[in-house]
Amino acid sequence: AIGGLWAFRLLSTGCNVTLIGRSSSLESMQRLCLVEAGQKTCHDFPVRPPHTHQPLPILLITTKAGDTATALTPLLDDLHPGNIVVLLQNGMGVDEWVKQQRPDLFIVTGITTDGVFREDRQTLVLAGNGKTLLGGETPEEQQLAQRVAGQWQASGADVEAVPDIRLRRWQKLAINCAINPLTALLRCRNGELEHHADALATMRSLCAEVAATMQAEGLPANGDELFENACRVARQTAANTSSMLADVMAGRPTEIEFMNAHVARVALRHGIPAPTNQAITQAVRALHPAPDPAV
Ligand code: KPL
Repeated sequence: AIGGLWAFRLLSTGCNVTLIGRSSSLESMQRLCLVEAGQKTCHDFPVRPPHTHQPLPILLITTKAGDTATALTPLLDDLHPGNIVVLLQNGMGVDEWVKQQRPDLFIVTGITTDGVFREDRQTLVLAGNGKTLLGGETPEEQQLAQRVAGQWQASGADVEAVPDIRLRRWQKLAINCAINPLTALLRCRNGELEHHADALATMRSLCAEVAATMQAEGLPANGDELFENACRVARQTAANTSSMLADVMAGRPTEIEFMNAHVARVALRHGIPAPTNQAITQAVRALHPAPDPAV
């Protein structure tokens, strides 16, 4: 849904936008419709099947983190050294994987609060315009993030390149680590967590572990602040079904490997205990068969 939203936004700036289809799709065009403030706009976007060997100057990936390997692997031969890959996804760990596959690509990572959902295969509904932050890990990637943000701003969207994207991504990760697995395990909406004393205690402990891990990574963090922030987001999104609960209910793999499991792995690397993140990872893994091991 986020990919479709950006397809419309970039189209409005005069960009040539091509959607990349699944290998099973034989269509050369895909009609997408965007409903925004009750107005519906439709457009037929060209679809590029994988393995076409055409250059990809800027590739925007908005798949679920666990689907990145499947989506990107067939495209790796078509990416030239210096091409830009923008990752706009929940969770962490995918950028490291892409870098391992292709150290010659530039990676821009981002987080967004845009609210958009798929009503059906072709219809996207914009629930609310949010803010998108982009950034890069290296000075070159940071410069490219600024260039991409500048181009994307022409669409009227609220997008900005920030110098501390790593910190922002960890802060967003803390929110997802605190809310997503608990809503999936308790099968509740985000707002219900606040009325659940055990859930609140677990959220506090998850945030304390994320803060300790962030500090070990050289980032400023405070467990109480991360916890307060997660509670605020749970209140603001009280009526939401979290993406993890939605995945569990639909029988899809969850993003736990890129959230709490990622925190537990980084903590372990630093010799820091993260028992709550480990335990909740195991509990969520038990809800669904093994995730894609490729990433
Ligand atoms: O990002 C989210 C998600 O569900 O993945 C939150 C912030 C928890 C909102 O539902």
